[in-house]
Amino acid sequence: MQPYNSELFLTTSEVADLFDVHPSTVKRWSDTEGLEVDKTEGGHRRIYLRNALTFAEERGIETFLAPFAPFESHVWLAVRDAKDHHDFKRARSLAMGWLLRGYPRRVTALFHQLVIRPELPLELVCDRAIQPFMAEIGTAWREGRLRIGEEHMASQAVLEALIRLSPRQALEDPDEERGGSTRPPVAVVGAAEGDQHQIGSMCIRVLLEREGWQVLYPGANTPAEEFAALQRTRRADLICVSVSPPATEAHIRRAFDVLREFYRAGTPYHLVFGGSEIGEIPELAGPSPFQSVEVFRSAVAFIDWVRNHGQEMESEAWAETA
Ligand code: B12
Repeated sequence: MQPYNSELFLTTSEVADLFDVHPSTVKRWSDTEGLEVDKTEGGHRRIYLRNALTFAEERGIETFLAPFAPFESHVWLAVRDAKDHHDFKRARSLAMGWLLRGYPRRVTALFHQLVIRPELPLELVCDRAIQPFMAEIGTAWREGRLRIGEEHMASQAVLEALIRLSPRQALEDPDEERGGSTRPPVAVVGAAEGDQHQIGSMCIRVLLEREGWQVLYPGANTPAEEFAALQRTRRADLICVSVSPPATEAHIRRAFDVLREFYRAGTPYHLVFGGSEIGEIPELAGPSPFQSVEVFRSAVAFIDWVRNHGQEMESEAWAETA
């Protein structure tokens, strides 16, 4: 095994995952069909990634790595680190390299690979891959290592990876309009007025959709009055307002005041503010008409709260239409 990168020797089950077949099929292929294997000292099979990919190519077996040629091994290691150790450093530096060389589609495809994997919680990918990657982009731009066009391409690449996740069942439920008895919980998600940053709220949108929510998504720069109007139209159970710098706590206070003014007890909802830089805002903890007011600095903390309270909101949604 000496002349090879030892990190690129795959176990039978890793190859099975890559080929989307049962491990026993991989064993059979290595015994009788010419899939080249090495053996460890303990007698376990190890398959060099390049040999596995050549075998796949010859047999017409599709793998998620093929479109990344000639960077299959880089992508394999990045995805393996993410899956096995929740370590996204390799993925982020690969994405940055591609962006700087003018390959934004690869960036989208890589992030897409991270966000679709069932073994990788999406909220973790948002907090540990997307958020830090975009922060690195921001720093590189500020230091003049990245042009503004490249920063925009990075934003677009990440947004595209996320939007591809939006599930088909997220189409509005016709049963709801007919007054049917099944109504999924509904949320309005966007960024505060004056805030042009869209990726944080897009993370929240796709996370909620994955949890079975219907999401109204006005996106960036949404006035608080609009959040209120959208909430009322669909009797939404939740409003999520994303706030990034240079928007400040003053923006949150203003949105809070406007939403409080527009609040109607007949269409109750929970109010959530989110963003990694939001500080303490004591006023939000005081008495208010909302079912609750929460502030989250991460997607992980938010989704934890949704899972703990989601059931409650779902039954409230059902009770309303029953
Ligand atoms: C991309 C970007 C832009 C893009 C946005 C494109 C788009 N379509 O979104 C554009 C070019 C439009 C832009 C504009 C500006 N930007 Co800008 N931008 C960024 C950058 C690089 C990335 C932001 C991002 O997408 N992050 C990725 C997401 C996933 O992270 P996030 O928003 O934090 O979201 C996570 C959590 O916060 C949380 N979360 C977020 N929202 C919510 C909501 C809820 C409900 C919950 C529960 C959780 C939650 O979950 C997410 C997942 O972890 C940041 C750098 C940085 N350090 O963040 C600068 C940055 C935020 N921008 C900055 C600046 C200065 C600006 C401009 C003023 C530049 C200018 N001179 O015009 C304008 C401001 C426009 C405005 N009024 O808003 C500064 C702010 C500095 C400061 N303290 O004031 C930063 C920090 C860059 C820097 N290093 O200087 N920007």
